[in-house]
Amino acid sequence: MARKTKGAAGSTARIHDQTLTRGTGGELHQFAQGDTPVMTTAQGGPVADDQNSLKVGARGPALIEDFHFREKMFHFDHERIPERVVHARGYGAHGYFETYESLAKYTRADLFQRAGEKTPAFVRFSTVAGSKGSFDLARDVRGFAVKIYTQEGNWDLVGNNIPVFFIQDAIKFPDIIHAVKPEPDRAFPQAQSAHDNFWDFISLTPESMHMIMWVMSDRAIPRSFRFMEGFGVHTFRLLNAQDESTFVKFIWKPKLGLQSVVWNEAVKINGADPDFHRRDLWEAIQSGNFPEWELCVQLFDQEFADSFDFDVLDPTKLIPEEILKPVPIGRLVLDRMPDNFFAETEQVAFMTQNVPPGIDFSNDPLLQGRNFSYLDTQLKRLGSPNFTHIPINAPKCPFAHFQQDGHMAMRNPVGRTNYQPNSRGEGPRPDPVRGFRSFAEEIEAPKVRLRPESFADHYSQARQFFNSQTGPEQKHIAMALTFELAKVEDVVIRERMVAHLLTIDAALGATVADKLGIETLPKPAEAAVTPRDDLPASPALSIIQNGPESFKGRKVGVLVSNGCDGALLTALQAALAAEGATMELIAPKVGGVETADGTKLPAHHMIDGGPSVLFDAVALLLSEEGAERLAGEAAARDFVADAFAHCKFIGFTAAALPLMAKAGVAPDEDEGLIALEEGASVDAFIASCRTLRLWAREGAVKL
Ligand code: HDE
Repeated sequence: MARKTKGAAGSTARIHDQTLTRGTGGELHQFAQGDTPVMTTAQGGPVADDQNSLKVGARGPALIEDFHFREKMFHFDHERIPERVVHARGYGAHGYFETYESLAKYTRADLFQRAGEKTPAFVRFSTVAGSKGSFDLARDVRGFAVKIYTQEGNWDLVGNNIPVFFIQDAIKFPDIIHAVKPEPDRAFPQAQSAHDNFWDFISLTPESMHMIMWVMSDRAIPRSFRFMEGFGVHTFRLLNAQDESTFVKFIWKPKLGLQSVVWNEAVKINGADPDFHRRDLWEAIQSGNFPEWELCVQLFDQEFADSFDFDVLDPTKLIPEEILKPVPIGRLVLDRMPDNFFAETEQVAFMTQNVPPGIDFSNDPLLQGRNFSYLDTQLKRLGSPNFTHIPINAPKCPFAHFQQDGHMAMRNPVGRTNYQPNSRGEGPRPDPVRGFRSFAEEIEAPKVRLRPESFADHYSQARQFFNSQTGPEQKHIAMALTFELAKVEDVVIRERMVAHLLTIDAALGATVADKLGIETLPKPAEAAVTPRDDLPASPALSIIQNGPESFKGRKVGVLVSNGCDGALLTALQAALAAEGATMELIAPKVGGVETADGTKLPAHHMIDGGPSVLFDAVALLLSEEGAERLAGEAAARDFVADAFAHCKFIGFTAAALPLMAKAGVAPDEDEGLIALEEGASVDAFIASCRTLRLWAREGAVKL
């Protein structure tokens, strides 16, 4: 149905100019003026006036017989559906998955049989704790949920950007989510884990320590959805045509490399642009810079699983990539935004139990629990078992079953037979060869409520993660823990957490204790299994060691003023375009500036609305007069001072020096400050930007 409407009518009680015309044959034309469709009620009745309710006299009481008013208001009143109980704030995009080579040796899943085949996909990224209207740069896990519409039904790989989880058994999930969400009596804090309830639960749950290291690392404040990894977390099984099983872990690797922001930046981004991540994805896709990830698999057999130091069914553990190299098997490209956010991104229903024949579950107790929860929650959220009739959830392959009726049934069967077996030979029949078969694992054991011994080591991989980080990353973890625990009011909880940190890494624990002002160190937490010292560092776990090779996909914010050097600006723009990067102009007025050679350029932001936290690097292309004026403006001084404090590369023209001086930045302070003239200096600036940040500055700025 077309949605174009005519402009608003005036405020008087007259019927306005939307008129229906009859054609020569007497039929009603749904077009009043040109191609503009006539507005109708949901029942299809043409509407004469949409801006004035029916009243007794222009100033009199409203009439209940006004069915148009009642229908419009009724529908509006029911526009909201319950937000997701977790992962409420999300953003999705369409794309496709392309298979590299046939994986027939390992799986009979149809989508992995033919090299080069493309299968449509939809992805939704999300934060976990915040409500639908919260901000994008919360310190939080990011959901990375992928629906692939295969020829054998939808495959949902409902993953996160962190490869492990807080808990080992799904029965604890309601508790951890209650603990992290706003506290029930006061209803705050929103989208934050920095509060007593969360840390109380965590400090009493040693199995969460590995995940806590990840969540306190910069992984939890990604620069963009485009620059983060995705993980299926659990061990799954692949089954081939002979029903032989291979264990598998799924990993999405972003083609543009990993990148995060720093915490001080995240706090400011949330104020400057709460939609920072969704805007980034929108802009990238709308401008044709389609983000891409490779799907990699870690494949292993029972023998490897038995020899591995940890239980492969334990979702708080990972298999280091240096021990088992992830092999790329295909790529995911996101190339189209939804037409309608609600219809697609809000109504998409991901379910871990959606697996095609050839992919199967393991006994990971978290995965088993999820397989119940995801179906159950869709009924609450979408209101009917017919949520598979919604186009975003419907399979794109032929499907046939005898499920029928229910609220909002859109696809209704025809004919007499709605059961099987039937003697008419009508309707679909199961196919034991093509159909889904579970791996026939033999299990004989007592029914118990027990955690296996093999899940008992909670600290070794937490320590390994910390040891695998570069210096700046370790510092960020300590600072994040300090920030979070400083928000905890109960001193006992702070100390209990420090005890865990001391067990993970004595220096980390001592640093956090010192920053919190804890004078007497608590005893390190007792571990059921002595944490290991001998796990080698895994560079794959560090963001800084897995950054991009170029500045592609990144953005420079250029502060300009009237009289700035237009040729230099053009050179910078060309060099950035060649790199696959973009730039945006920030000016005293959003109307723009006039360069020294008289060219008028519109700005993207006014200085107040375009702080440097929105950019990966900045350039100050100012005239002397412009720099003098901006030096008197707090927003301009913050622009420079923040870029410096966040260890960004700063290109500048000599005329910009007065502004830099007022911002407390000396031009020769370090190699991250690059004087810009035409030519080579622009190249040098971009070459520096490829490394994203000058971490060596961090000690000086005390982030
Ligand atoms: Fe989820 N999770 N989860 N989760 N999860 C949901 O399903 C649940 C877990 C993940 O963009 C809910 O449709 C349980 C791990 C993502 O629509 C719900 C447990 C991982 C999304 C649910 C977990 C995830 C969800 C809420 C513990 C990473 C967003 C709305 C056993 C591997 C999907 C919904 C989207 C959403 C339950 C743990 C990822 C309630 C019970 C581990 C990305 O069903």
